[in-house]
Formats: sequence, structure tokens, C-alpha cells
Amino acid sequence: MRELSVQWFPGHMTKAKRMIAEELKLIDIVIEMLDARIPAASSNPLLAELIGGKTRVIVLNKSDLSDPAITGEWLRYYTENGLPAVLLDSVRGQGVKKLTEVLKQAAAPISSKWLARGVKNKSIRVMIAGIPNVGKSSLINRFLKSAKAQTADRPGVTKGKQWLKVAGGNLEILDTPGILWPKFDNSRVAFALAATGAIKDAAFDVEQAALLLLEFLRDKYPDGFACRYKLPLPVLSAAEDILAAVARQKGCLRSGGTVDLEAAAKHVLTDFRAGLLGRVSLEAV
Ligand SMILES: Nc1nc2c(ncn2[C@@H]2O[C@H](COP(=O)(O)OP(=O)(O)OP(=O)(O)O)[C@@H](O)[C@H]2O)c(=O)[nH]1
Ligand SMILES: [Mg+2]
Repeated sequence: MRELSVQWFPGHMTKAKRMIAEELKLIDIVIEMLDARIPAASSNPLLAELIGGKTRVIVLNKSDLSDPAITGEWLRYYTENGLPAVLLDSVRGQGVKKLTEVLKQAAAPISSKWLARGVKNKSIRVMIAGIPNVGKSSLINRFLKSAKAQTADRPGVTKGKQWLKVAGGNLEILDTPGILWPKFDNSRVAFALAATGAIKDAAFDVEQAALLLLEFLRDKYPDGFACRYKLPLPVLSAAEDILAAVARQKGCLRSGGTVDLEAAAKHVLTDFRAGLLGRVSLEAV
């Protein structure tokens, strides 16, 4: 079996945990941003542990790149497990309105509880947490565009911290996202994170990742890559032969005419991440 190993520094995880735990003291609702193509691999078990009883909202971002049928099943999975979930494309802003509605609904019981204790006009504070590159800053930029006001730092809050008022000012979103380091439980998770760009290319074997991806696409989503690389369907070749065909098609050749598989592998990963090989989900429910 082909496997992908990743150079991995667990110290990052401890540091991320400490930082998020500190920020969470001020937060009422946490948006857990997942990559719609890999909802399981992009979720971090630390977060559930850190959040404790706080309200959690799931966002499946980059849903413009994922397989719509499988993403629909993930959405159902979360809602059936009592977690509000929203599909998002945080670059184009698709789903932001729906997310704001879901946040308002999640905020309502918190406000009522406060009101029962005589606390009025207190804003509900929201934080966006997720693994690197999942789209946290893109969503914050979206909220920045629609924000009523960017509130200044206020008493009791670390100096310099900015809150964005949204949804009529009742909700405030922390404008610094919490980065969760992904957990490489096994080589399947490592592959999912590598293929989608959640970990830097320098930390794994790019050629190996591209071969795994081509194998997956050949078996599950052959149309997109066959069209992109002008391969006749059905594609039955071994992943190595497909990669060599991509190299020839893209002109990735070394002096002397041998194929440059590493260059071809980079093409494949870049095309996949940009959605040029079709809408693909790497993980089913
Ligand atoms: N197609 C698509 N691309 C997205 C989406 N959201 C973010 N991106 C792209 O993904 C890349 C990372 O987005 P960021 O918003 O910087 O991600 P981040 O979570 O803030 O990343 P870190 O700060 O490194 O943790 C950028 O190239 C974005 O343009 C999305 O919904 N769809
Ligand atoms: Mg960011």
C-alpha cells in the first residue's frame, strides 16, 4: 500500500492549544471551520475538549470545491448530531448570510439566559477556529466588509483586540482567528491534509501525494482529470503511468527528454487545490 508520511512537530499543537484556551475565555460561540472536502481530517479533537460547554457552529468551507452530494451528507450528519452546520465559500461570500442567521439562532438562548440573570445589552462574542489555510481570514474579511462597525479595544479585553459588530450589533466576531494544528492520526489523514494544502509541501513527498491523489481520482472522479490532462476514458493505468502522461502533456521534461515526475506532481496538486480537476470530496461520511 502506498503511504504518505509527514514531518510533524507536535509542539505546534501544544502552543495552538494554549493560545486558543486563552482566547476562549472571552468567547460565547465558536465557529469551527472545516474543509468541506475533508471534514474529518480537518477537525481537531482538541477543539471539542477546549470548548467544553460553549456553543459550537460548524462551517464547511471551500464547499465550491467539494462534491455537492457528499457535502450534503456531511451537512445532514452534523445537524442530526445536534450541531448547527453551514456550507460556505468564504472567498465569494456564498453562505455568509445563512451563517449570520445560524449564529443569531445560536445566540438567542445565550441572550435569554443572561436576561434571566438581569444582564441586558451584552454582545455575544464569536471566534473562528480552524486548521491552517482552511479560510478563516477570508471569512473575517467577508465580515469586515459587512460589519456595522469595528469596535475599539474595550475594558476587560486584551489591548488591541478588535471585534467586528455584525447582525445589527448583537454579535461580535473576534478578528483574529484561532489556528488549530491538525492531528496526523494516520497516513490517510496526512494524505487528506497534504492534498488540500493544509500542510506545507516541504513537509511531505509531493510525488507520493500526487500518486495517491491520482489513484483516488482514477477510482472515484475520473472525468475531471482525464479532461484536464487529455487522457482517454476509461483511465485504467497505474498512478505512475498517469503521472508520466501528465508530465508529457504538461511538457515537464528534463534535458535528454526524460519525464520530470516531481514537476508533474506539483501540477497535479496545484490543479486539484484550485478545483481544476472537478469538485472532489476526499472523505465520505
Ligand atoms: N475555492 C475556495 N478557496 C478558498 C475559500 N476560502 C479560502 N480560500 C482560499 O484558501 C486560501 C487560504 O485562505 P485563508 O483565508 O488565508 O485561510 P486561513 O485559514 O486564514 O489560513 P491561515 O491564516 O494560514 O491559518 C486562500 O488562497 C483563499 O483564497 C473557499 O471557500 N473556496
Ligand atoms: Mg489566516
